[in-house]
Amino acid sequence: MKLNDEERTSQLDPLLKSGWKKTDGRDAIEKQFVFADFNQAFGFMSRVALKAEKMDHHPEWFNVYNRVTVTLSTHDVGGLSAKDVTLAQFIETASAAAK
Ligand code: H2B
Repeated sequence: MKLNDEERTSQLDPLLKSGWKKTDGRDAIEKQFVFADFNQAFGFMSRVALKAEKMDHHPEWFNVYNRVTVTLSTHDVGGLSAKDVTLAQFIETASAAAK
């Protein structure tokens, strides 16, 4: 199910305050992470990948050397769901641990 207005206020707004942005033209959120080097970036991606596989919920992402851009949306519902919030919260923790 897509997030309703109330959930967007209570769950999405905190993420938007910590650097996530609404993606232009679609119901998705994105954030760019910058690490010290490729090793740290890929370590972060590995931890997120294991979580994503466990959740059966996968990020769209793009990596160049020490930068990783992550976009989250739920394809099955055509927009943002609670799974995106859960994965974004995990990603926040994982990115802080990697730095
Ligand atoms: N990831 C994301 N981001 N959105 C989905 O709707 C989704 C997914 N669906 N990972 C899952 C896999 C689905 O395709 C499988 C069949 O469970």
